[in-house]
Amino acid sequence: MTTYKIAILGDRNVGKSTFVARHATGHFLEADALSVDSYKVNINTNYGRVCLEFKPDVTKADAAIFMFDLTSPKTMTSIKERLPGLSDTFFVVCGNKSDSSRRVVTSKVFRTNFIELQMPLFEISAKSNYNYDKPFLVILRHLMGHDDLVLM
Ligand SMILES: Nc1nc2c(ncn2[C@@H]2O[C@H](COP(=O)(O)OP(=O)(O)O)[C@@H](O)[C@H]2O)c(=O)[nH]1
Ligand SMILES: [Mg+2]
Repeated sequence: MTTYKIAILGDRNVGKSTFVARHATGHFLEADALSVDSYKVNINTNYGRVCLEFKPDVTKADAAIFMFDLTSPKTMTSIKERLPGLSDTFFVVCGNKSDSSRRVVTSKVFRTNFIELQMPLFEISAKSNYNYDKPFLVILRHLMGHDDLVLM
């Protein structure tokens, strides 16, 4: 089975571990339950089963997910500052916690901030599952070279 290394990057508390645990277990886990920073998840696609290995750093990653917290504008600024060094790595940007009533970063501000990247942008929620598999769909379509790949 092919394994792809995916870096998940972003400030503390934006929801990286929750997002990975959601994919690994299917459940929303509270932070206390999350100590794992390197995790493997198998995903079925119409082009076969693949393994995603999550890493906290971008060295030798096949693709990266930059995550920030839609309730915390400074976490968005923070990832923006880290992006320029990554010209060779395919990545997506995810604004997490779209479910939260404390959300302050609007869709328009999100798009405006990252528009020059021409990389996929997703609003997601690891809690409600909103768009939660879109990042992998786009990453696997890119890595496997199939525009009609779907997750199963
Ligand atoms: N409302 C809401 N809270 C979330 C979501 N994802 C994570 N959290 C909470 O945000 C906090 C930090 O999550 P964690 O996964 O530990 O963040 P990490 O430091 O980036 O790994 C925890 O209290 C989570 O329960 C989400 O989609 N919505
Ligand atoms: Mg974590």
